Amino acid sequence: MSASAVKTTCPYCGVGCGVNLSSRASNRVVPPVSGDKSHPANFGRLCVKGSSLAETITPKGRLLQPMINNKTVTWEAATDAISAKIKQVTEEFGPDAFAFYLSGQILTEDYYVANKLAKGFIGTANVDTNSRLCMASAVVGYKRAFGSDTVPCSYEDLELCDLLIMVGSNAAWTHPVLFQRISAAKAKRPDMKIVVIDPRRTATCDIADLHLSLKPGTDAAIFSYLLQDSAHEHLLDAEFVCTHTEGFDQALAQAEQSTPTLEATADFCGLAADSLLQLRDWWRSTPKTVTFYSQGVNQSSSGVDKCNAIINCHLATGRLGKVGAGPFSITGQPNAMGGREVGGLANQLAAHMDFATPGAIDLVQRFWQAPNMATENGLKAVDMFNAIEAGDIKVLWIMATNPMVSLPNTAQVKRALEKCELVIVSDYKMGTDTSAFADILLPATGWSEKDGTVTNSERRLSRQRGLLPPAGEAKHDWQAICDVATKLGFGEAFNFKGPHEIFAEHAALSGFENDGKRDFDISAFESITKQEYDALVPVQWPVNKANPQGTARMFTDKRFFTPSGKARFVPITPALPKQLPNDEYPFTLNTGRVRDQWHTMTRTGDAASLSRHLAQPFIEIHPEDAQSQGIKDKTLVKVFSPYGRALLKAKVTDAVAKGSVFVPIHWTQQFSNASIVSALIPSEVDPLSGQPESKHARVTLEPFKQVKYGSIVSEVPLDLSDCLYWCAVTSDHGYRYEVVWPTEMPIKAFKDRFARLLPKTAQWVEYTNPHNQQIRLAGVTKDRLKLVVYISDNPMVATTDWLTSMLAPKQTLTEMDRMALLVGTPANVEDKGEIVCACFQVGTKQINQAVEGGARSPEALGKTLKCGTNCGSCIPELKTLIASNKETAV
Ligand SMILES: Nc1nc2c(c(=O)[nH]1)N[C@H]1C(S)=C(S)[C@@H](COP(=O)(O)OP(=O)(O)OC[C@H]3O[C@@H](n4cnc5c(=O)[nH]c(N)nc54)[C@H](O)[C@@H]3O)O[C@H]1N2
Ligand SMILES: Nc1nc2c(c(=O)[nH]1)N[C@H]1C(S)=C(S)[C@@H](COP(=O)(O)OP(=O)(O)OC[C@H]3O[C@@H](n4cnc5c(=O)[nH]c(N)nc54)[C@H](O)[C@@H]3O)O[C@H]1N2
Ligand code: SF4
Ligand SMILES: [Mo]
Repeated sequence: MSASAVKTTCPYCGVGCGVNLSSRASNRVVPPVSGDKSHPANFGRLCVKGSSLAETITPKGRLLQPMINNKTVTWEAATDAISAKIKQVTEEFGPDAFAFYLSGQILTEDYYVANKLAKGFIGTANVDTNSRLCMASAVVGYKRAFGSDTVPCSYEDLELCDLLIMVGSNAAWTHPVLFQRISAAKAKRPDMKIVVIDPRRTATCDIADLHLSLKPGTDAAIFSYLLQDSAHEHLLDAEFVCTHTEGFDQALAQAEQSTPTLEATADFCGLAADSLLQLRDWWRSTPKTVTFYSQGVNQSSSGVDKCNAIINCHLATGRLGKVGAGPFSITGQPNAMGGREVGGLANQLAAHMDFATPGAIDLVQRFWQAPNMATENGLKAVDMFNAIEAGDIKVLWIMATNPMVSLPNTAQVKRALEKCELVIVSDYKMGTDTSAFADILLPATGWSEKDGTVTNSERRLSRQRGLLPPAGEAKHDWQAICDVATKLGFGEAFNFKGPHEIFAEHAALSGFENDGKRDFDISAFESITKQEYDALVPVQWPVNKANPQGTARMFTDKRFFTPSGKARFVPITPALPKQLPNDEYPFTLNTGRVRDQWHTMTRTGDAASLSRHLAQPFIEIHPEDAQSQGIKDKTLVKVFSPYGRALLKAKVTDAVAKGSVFVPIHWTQQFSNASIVSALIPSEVDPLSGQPESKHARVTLEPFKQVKYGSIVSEVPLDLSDCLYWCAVTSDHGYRYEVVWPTEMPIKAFKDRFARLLPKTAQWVEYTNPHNQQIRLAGVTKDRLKLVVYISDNPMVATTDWLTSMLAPKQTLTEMDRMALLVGTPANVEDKGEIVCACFQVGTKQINQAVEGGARSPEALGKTLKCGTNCGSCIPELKTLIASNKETAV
């Protein structure tokens, strides 16, 4: 059997880790994938999502052929239909009747051709992307300050700084390999200080010296205060401020007015004065400071101002363009940066030029030889979907994003998609919440099949390399776009033989008439050959004649890309979220990510090992709020906002503050009937960036009374649409569901309902416990388990891994197994409890036992159980379990 191997880049987060991938002639990837030791982002490390990649490369659920109205068609027919409709609507209504809605998960080459087709050839700037929901505020923040969208820092600055302020980032779960690098640096230099600013206590707080649990949305005030304090304490880098910046006086005057004192600031932010004092003292005494910020900052109706409040502090103290210092916006998606570079946002043109950049439209037109240049900004995501609902946009091409789950106010998104005359969805999966609204579905190649480049959060270009052939008739996204472009009559400009030719053109445009005027310049690659492209090693842009080996740090020369060459201070007035709690909706809803799932679960949702950490959608509620609302841990809660509702399991915890609740973003209608958190989120956006305020909504909570909780394990998938609530949990064998039924349903009704699914030879074994109202039913044949249903008045913690393992094809049923099925606990099989370490599948019960046995540190636990010794993502949770064990021991 012949094997082949490539070095590629992880398709998940913006850390951009290098991955070694190998395959056999059977066209399957050989697990496990490993970290690439030579890649400067991760030096061989991977997190649990990265190390589980092989499990997610599965033919299951792949979209294999183009479809029109759910009927399989040829690519020829699909691209004919698309180009004909684009022609018709653009001729009749103008180019803006067409729009692309793209994604930070397509490759730079895909992005480049989409942007070129729309902005240069069809003639519309209606090219927006899910990056609007992600880093649009960070982009505008940088541009206001630096005149360019430039991330100044490198990952090593996170290790070399003396003070790291992490704002609105749960990097322990969302950028785990960076978090490991930071943890290792701190272990080596315990004097390095880490501050986490987040209303929630997260796994990231595990390494923090200080956690500021601020009132949601109040971050700008902290930095406004630090600015005025720096000025009064003579911490300013006066030479830098005078010579290389402008607007300082106005920014300072505003800061003095907005945040006159420490006490006033602490009060605004809901912080204890001494915790803010601690941050201030460290800020005062630590020149090597990095502020690392993410969605807790960006996803806000004043997100851009928050970014500039942070950058102002770094400019004032000259803490940027230096080793171990800078305002570092971390990007989420693997290629959000690549999208920014090609100009794949509605308010960008191309190659870090805007429509407003003098001469840019003409420059790009000449470079592209474009017949129909767009001349002004297009519509940003939320406005775009409003325009679709209004009927102004008539053809929408969605690529690699799932707006029915990720855009705010999903009820509006649904109305827009229903109204749109032609919705094209390019995805590599068959059934997504968005593809349900597609008129035309285009099958895309996925990671391990695709070839191209991505840029990570530190401006580092890396190759994603394909290894497997395309599944079915899947095509690369860039190819699909070029096919349509050709049918629209633009064949000559889209006649690329491979991604290397697209990359070379993109590189040439970045250097075209640039002469140092624009930050983004990779002109060193303008003549790259296929061989060179295939051998490309990770490198940080700019990569040009002046910097042939790339550039680790920007602004070391103190020259900025504004007309004056000076960086700009921006006066900031701290603002609160738009929709604050009120009598009707008394809770603040915060949203975000969990450790082992990626976005809308179209990939991580396929891996059983990734589903065990947090199996069901949940809502974190403070114990006092739970009590006042009559909500018990693990029970089902109805959550209402003015925009929609969701059903979620309560997780009662003091990690959230009183008055706040937290819900993860991942669960879709493919996994649960009513758990999409974006259904609750308003379409409030930042006026400058258009980024939605996805972290702040208002909601009300209601317990679900008079229900029965069920756990089901089945050999075949089940239709559970008659349940009040259902959630599917991916397992290695068969299908697992958690459900909720109305109390009135009698046991006979259950049996009748499920008996229909069983073969004639099957029989029911059952057990009813009259004391606790538990019912246990198992449908078995002579030697096989077909179905198990456990029902109880209270939420159960069933040993479900064991139950699903009973469905394994080779399993035969002994008498003891049948007994065990009814008792609900396995005979002779260890019950691990909830899985904490996904790499080695180690659960809470095992960990607690080991802690009681004397393993009082993550290292000791690692020695006994191996947990935490591979990717390390579970170490914060191990520490929590150790701590809670100590507490109970006391
Ligand atoms: N496991 C996993 N990792 C991922 C992803 C994933 O889906 N799963 N997605 C990737 C993507 S695209 C992105 S954008 C990144 C996002 O990475 P992060 O931004 O780290 O992730 P989030 O969980 O969205 O939000 C971070 C934190 O912001 C906090 N927050 C909420 N409101 C406020 C506030 O007002 N102020 C402050 N200071 N904090 C606040 C939340 O409590 C939360 O802990 O993650 C990337 N990595
Ligand atoms: N409430 C709330 N909402 C949020 C957020 C939040 O924190 N809170 N975060 C926001 C952020 S930061 C982000 S980035 C978004 C993410 O939200 P989405 O972009 O909607 O989520 P994904 O699941 O990543 O969607 C990617 C889709 O593309 C498909 N796909 C993967 N690779 C390819 C490919 O190469 N080609 C094609 N054609 N398809 C592919 C996948 O199967 C999947 O269907 O959610 C945003 N929405
Ligand atoms: S940290 Fe994890 S998800 Fe992010 S790129 Fe690295 S391996 Fe992939
Ligand atoms: Mo994101």
